[in-house]
Amino acid sequence: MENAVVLREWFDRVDAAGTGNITAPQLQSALAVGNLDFPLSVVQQMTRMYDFDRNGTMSFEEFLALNKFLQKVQGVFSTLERGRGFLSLEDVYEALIKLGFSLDSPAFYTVCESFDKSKKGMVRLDEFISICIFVQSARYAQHVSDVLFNVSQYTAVGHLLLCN
Ligand SMILES: [Ca+2]
Repeated sequence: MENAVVLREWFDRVDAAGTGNITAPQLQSALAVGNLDFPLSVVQQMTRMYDFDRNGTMSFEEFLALNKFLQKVQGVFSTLERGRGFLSLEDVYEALIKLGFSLDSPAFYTVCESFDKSKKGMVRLDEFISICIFVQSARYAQHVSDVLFNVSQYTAVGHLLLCN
């Protein structure tokens, strides 16, 4: 998905009814086709982050902004996975710093545990993206409690250090 034409085609396929907007469930299915399996809550979170006009769906322009973020996250993942297909927790920590996020240890391990489905310290791309979406949302949120409300399983959000 490098250029605007390819992205436009992709977007129009997802928006099969031609509404000009895609919903979180549509985006979730489309990403799953590309082997990225996200819980709906995570896709809703990423949609909210880039739903600039707050109408609950993604226009093409909003989708481009989301895609830019996803590309950046994927790029860092590719740099650090070294052909293994996953990141160790140390790699995730380094990756988050590369992306400009800083977490203290308790928050970091809680967030990782919440997203590392296998619980083996092997974080796959979709899990890593989920972590980044969560941390990015927390940074955007005016009140961390909003994020807690949206992503209710996290208990250590109070320890998040949000840095720019
Ligand atoms: Ca929108």
